[in-house]
Amino acid sequence: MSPRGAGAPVGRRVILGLLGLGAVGVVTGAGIQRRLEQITAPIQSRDPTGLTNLFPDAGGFRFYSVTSTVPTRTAADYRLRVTGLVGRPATLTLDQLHAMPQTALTRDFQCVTGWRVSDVAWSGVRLAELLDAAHVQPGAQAVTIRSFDGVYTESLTLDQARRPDVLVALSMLGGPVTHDHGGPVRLYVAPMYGYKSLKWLGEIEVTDRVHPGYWEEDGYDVDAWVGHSNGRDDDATS
Ligand SMILES: Nc1nc2c(c(=O)[nH]1)N[C@H]1C(S)=C(S)[C@@H](COP(=O)(O)O)O[C@H]1N2
Ligand SMILES: [Mo]
Repeated sequence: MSPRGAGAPVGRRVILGLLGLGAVGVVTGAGIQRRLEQITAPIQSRDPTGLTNLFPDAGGFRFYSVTSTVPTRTAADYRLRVTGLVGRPATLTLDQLHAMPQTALTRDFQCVTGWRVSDVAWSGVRLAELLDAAHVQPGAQAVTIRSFDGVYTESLTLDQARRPDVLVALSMLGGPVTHDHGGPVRLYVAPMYGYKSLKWLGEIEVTDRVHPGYWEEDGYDVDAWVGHSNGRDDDATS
């Protein structure tokens, strides 16, 4: 995906405008993706030299943020809010999340722009567990997920959110989720492209319909199944 790194808080609409891509609605997701990749390559990373775009960090990940800075949350001051169409809204501390049943998964992590990290170890609380504890009300259909970066959002249908391979991740790569990877708590949506795995998780709101997330408003697929979205199937046959 195409983040704007520190010191380069260029709005996506500005980028699209510069590209003359105002009519994004008629461009396919894959097309947008290629164009954004070409144009934003020099400003993609936290590294103003752009070198980390050419040489990913040792783990193979690239650190993405659409904001130039993100507030730090310590283990003591972190809170996760569960709101919306629930009988029991909650504000959870990191300790409370650690006290819930933990699920471990080892899965690949794949960004829609093409980079992939194989066999990443993740663990945390199934999003399904949090939803069950919150007593989702009749009529609820989806979740809107918000980052405490203040900008990034994501969406899942309730069926997707309840999958056993969707985690509120507390650990990644064998240790606590680091700040740069979206810690202390991020989402991990194993079957979907990386943009669904929202970093710096602040709020899960249960809603009556899907509200497309940050990148989805620009044309990326809301249902971001790896291998089956954003024009990948078309690409495979062309
Ligand atoms: N809050 C927030 N979450 C985010 C993003 C972001 O820019 N901001 N980028 C997404 C994208 S496109 C990818 S590929 C992954 C990258 O995760 P990483 O920075 O840990 O490598 O985070 C996803 N979650
Ligand atoms: Mo991404």
